[in-house]
Order: sequence, then C-alpha cells, then structure tokens
Amino acid sequence: MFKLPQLKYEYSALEPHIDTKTMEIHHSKHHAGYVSKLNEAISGTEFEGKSLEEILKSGELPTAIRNNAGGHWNHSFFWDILSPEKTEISGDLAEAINKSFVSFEKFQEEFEKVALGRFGSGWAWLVKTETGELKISSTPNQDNPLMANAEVKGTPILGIDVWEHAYYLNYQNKRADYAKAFWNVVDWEEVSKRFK
Ligand code: MN3
Repeated sequence: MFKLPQLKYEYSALEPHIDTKTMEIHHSKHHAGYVSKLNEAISGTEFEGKSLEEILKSGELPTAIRNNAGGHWNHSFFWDILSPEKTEISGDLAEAINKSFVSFEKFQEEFEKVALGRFGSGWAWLVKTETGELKISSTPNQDNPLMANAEVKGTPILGIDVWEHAYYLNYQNKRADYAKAFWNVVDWEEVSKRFK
C-alpha cells in the first residue's frame, strides 16, 4: 500500500510564494486522492507490490494507474525539491546548467517558457537524460519523464506543477507569476543531489 508522505515543512512555510491554503488542499486532498486511487487501481493486479518507479517504467499502463501513479510520484518529488530556506545553485549542477543553457538566467527563462507553454494541466521538468545531458521538457496530466512514452526520457531533477490547483487560489490565471515565484522556494541542494 502506498502512503501519503509527510511534508518536511509546514503548509505555511512557503508563504508568500505558495500560500498555506493551496499547500493544504494540494497535499491533503489532491495528493492524498492520487494515493488512495492508486491503491484502489493496483489492488489485485500485477502491479500490486511493485515499487512506484517500477510501475511508472513498466510501459503501457491502464489509465487509472498511469494517472494516479504519476500523481503520487510527481507530488512526492515536488514537495521534496521545495524548501522554505533560501538556497543557491552551486557546484557541478551550476556548471552543467551554464554549459547546457548558456547561463542560469537563460535556463530560468527557458524553464518558465515551457511551464507557460503547457496547454491545460501538466508539469515542466529539468531532466537528466540517460546520456547525462540536461534537458527541459513538459508532460501533460500526471505523466513524467520516467514513463516509457515520455518525449524526453530520463531522471527528473527539478519540476513545477502547472495544474491550476497548484496556484489558482493565490495567482488565479497568472501562471507566469507563480512560475517566477517558484524560484524563491526551490531547494537547490535537493536538486543537486538528484543531479548526482
Ligand atoms: Mn498537483
């Protein structure tokens, strides 16, 4: 059985960039919903007892499993790469980003552009591909770069949820403002760990 992970900070900790109410509903209702629907969907199937990553990587998935396994993985990942502490990008990751995107500012611009360009619900990602390259990509719904059908496949090291439920209470239709505010709460130490 999959379980809703606890956050390592309070719902209010990411204020004013991500508001308390959004965090509370996002974690305790949306994420919890993916977890319980995932448990329901895998019950009595070949997927029961497999790890979340095994499920995601196992090719064509029944819709309910794809959406809810993706939802559970994506949100667990998202909470982990956020932090109330201000962190700075540094070391090998900073170097790799400069190499791939010219500068950190250019990388941020490109990442925001992809986040804004996702029509409807989905995610924007920074992905480390199997050949070790850094790429920015976007997936619809609760898909992610671990899935066999992803356009850019690899290990996500940074991601932003651009479903309206992630920002609408505070930012309404202004996804661009939410994407800009996101940079204030990224945990670069976590992102670096994932890059390594
Ligand atoms: Mn969400």
